[in-house]
Amino acid sequence: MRKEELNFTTVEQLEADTEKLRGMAIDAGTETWQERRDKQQPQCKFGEEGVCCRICSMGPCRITPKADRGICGADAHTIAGRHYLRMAAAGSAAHSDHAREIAHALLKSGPDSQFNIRDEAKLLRIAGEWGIESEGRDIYDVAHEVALHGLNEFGKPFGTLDYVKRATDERQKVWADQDIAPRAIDREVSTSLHMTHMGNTADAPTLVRQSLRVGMADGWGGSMIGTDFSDILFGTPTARATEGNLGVLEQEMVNIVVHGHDPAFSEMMVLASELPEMQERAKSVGAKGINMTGLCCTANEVAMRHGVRMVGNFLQQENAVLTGAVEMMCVDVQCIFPALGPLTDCYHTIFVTSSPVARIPGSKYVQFETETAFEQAKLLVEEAIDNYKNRDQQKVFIPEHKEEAAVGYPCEQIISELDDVTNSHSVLTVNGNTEERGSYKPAIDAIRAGVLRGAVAMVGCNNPKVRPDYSHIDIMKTLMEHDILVVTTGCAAQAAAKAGLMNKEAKELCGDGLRRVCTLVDIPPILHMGACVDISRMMLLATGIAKDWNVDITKIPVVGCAPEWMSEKAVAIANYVVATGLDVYLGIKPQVHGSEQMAQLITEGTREITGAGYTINTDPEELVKAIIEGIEEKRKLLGI
Ligand code: SF4
Ligand code: MSK
Repeated sequence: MRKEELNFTTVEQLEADTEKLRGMAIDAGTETWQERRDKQQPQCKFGEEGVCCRICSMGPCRITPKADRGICGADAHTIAGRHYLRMAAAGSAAHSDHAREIAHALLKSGPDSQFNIRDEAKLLRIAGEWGIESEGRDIYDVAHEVALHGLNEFGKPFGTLDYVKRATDERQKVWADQDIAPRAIDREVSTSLHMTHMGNTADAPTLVRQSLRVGMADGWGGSMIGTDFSDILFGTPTARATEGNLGVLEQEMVNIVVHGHDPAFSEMMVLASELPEMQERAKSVGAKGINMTGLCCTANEVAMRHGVRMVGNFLQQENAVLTGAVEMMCVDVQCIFPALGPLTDCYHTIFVTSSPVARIPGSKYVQFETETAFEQAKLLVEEAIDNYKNRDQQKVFIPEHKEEAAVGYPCEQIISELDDVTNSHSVLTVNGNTEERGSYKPAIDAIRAGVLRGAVAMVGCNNPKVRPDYSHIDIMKTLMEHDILVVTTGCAAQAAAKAGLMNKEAKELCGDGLRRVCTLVDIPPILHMGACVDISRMMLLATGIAKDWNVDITKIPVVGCAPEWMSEKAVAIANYVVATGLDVYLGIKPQVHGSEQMAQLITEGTREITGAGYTINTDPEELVKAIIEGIEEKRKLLGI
């Protein structure tokens, strides 16, 4: 297909659909994030700049021209630094607690359990990495020991996290020399909260250093365990076809949306919906079948493993309900709007919460239990089917836009695709699972030759502070034109899917070099690596490239970018990406700019510690320019 013939959904079309749905919300007597955002204007400047402190009851204290210190004497740098560290700690806690749940599911796995081993090769590889004997043992005995070892990483009293050993020697040395190698996951979170308690650390550089460390407890700890254990239990993702955007909802089917992050619950929902008896039941109520769909990072999890279609990203969660065509929305943890409670009251949608970590008023609470998960899922699917008759056709509007997307490119799949082209390595498959092998050398050769200029890890959320999805899509398109490969996760990935950029035909939007690579390897120019916990995969990808290239990771032309980030998890992520030695380009300002020292520390100060730092620019055109310049500068330093 020629470039002119491509007719992918534009941001303007996405916005028009959102506007129409928003109008329907107002007609129905309810509201959406846009109304709430408007009512919040002007937003508090003290909060925006990170100079409001309320960590003790002498406060709140605000730094103003007439008050340069809080009651205890904390200045702007202390207050902004403590707030920043607390955000990183909360983000690390969120990802890691998610991982803990998956570790418990692995501990309960068994041949007759609700959870089975789907990637035995990966389990055995991790067992070997952790010195766990597997020869001649029952696979579930090995799984349970691996699970226990993983759980021990949360609270072990001595040493640093085992996954740190996966990093390059150079990185391990930096972390040891700088004393930022992460110890037990919970310890780093706990220490961060302790350091920021009233009367403790007031020194901004120390707070930033701990932010790096607690971030790494996530990226090289919790998230990495979450990703690995999910692959063991639910299968390491492989390339598959799906579709993205609200148009994946079906007029004549029972629509169920799974939303959140933890794949344990959503996997059961997907499997339950596929049962023939459920499909029959759906037909018995006049529907053509069940349409299981995903939203936010849960969508990424189930799309990569089952091809489940993706309704949309973070700021589309209300839109899905507003279509009037969703019989049930089941959520697990993180990024769930409390607004879904009152909103679903105005529609027939049954809003189900499932985790004690995310109880939300206005929802039906079904506490997910690993022992009975599948039975619970079956009951929920039945309830969704029975709710089909309550759909009010007057309220139904499903926007037509949707795009095809090729998803599911974890490190193993990327290596497999490269191998298939260069034929330099044999394909190894164990029990139907792809075994990691080969190297990134073909990709490195393409970067060296300049066919590819470099790679960008595009991650993160949506944020109403910028035009939603526009920054993601605009930056990705510019990178594609400049022969820069993009790997993506989270809501950035769904923005790409909605705009057709994960369609293999999108190679026509690329520069000559990237188009040639996409054609040869048969991949889309934007590679989907999963959910936000899967940014740990990106750390291993960059590490693998640095190892195969035999250069310091700070030197490779690979960077991270989060143009629309909003969550505390993003602060943890940005910290571990910088700690890993990769520059991070942010399109939303961290809330520290009331302190010049903090602003300097996160952009330049960390470069002294890890060799990387943030570049912040809220203008996407300027931000992408900075990314391209940063990549070209790295190439120059490498002499390529
Ligand atoms: Fe105010 Fe200090 Fe208490 Fe913060 S810790 S609220 S700056 S007195
Ligand atoms: S869901 S953390 S809005 S990426 Fe992972 Fe999207 Fe950000 Fe949540």
